[in-house]
Amino acid sequence: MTAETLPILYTFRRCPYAMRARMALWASGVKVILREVKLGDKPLALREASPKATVPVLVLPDGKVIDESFEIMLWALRKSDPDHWLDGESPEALTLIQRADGEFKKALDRFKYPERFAEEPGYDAKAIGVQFLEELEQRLETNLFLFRKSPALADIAIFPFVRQFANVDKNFYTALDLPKLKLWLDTLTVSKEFEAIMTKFEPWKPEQDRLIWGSRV
Ligand SMILES: N[C@@H](CCC(=O)N[C@@H](CS)C(=O)NCC(=O)O)C(=O)O
Repeated sequence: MTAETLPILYTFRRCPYAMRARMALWASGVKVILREVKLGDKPLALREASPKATVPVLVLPDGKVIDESFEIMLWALRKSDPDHWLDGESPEALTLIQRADGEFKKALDRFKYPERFAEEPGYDAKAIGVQFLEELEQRLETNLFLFRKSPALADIAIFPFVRQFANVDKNFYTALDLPKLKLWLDTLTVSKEFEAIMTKFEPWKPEQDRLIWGSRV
């Protein structure tokens, strides 16, 4: 594939949705042209490709736009899945991912940015977040990862959000009695793949040369 025929990935380094998309792209070996985005100053090309202008966005060479991180994961892994992450695409795994994206993300946002949300009587974001982590802990009693002995789709789709939750209040997280969950998160975040996808890039400018990115570059 020449640079002209590579997909373009709009991404933001610290975004958990973009992280899981980059993890899947990296694992698949697919090459992309990477465009790091500043959320406060989104490039016009991103808005034109996807008016909702969230990251990540993948623009395929035929012009098709994938602007949901989970769909980018599936697109990449359906092309090439050397670690068999899609073997974990069971209905149970999909339900867990949906719950992480739904109820856990809602709690995470309110725990992390309480000032952005009106108070909801009886809703305790921190407690709801911890409850979800306790469920993961129970699941990890059986295996090192959520559905088997090695990482699969659900682990990769969920861990960037757990990482964010853990980072809101380090002392609080450290005091939680969730040893299996902590080992799981540590294992995923110290992996060489995670290190690779967290490389820092300057925000993209249209006049800049293409930045070809991927594990096989
Ligand atoms: N459902 C989308 C959500 C993506 C999303 O919300 N990304 C955040 C950054 S983490 C974003 O782009 N927010 C828009 C903004 O901050 O302007 C996906 O899975 O890709």
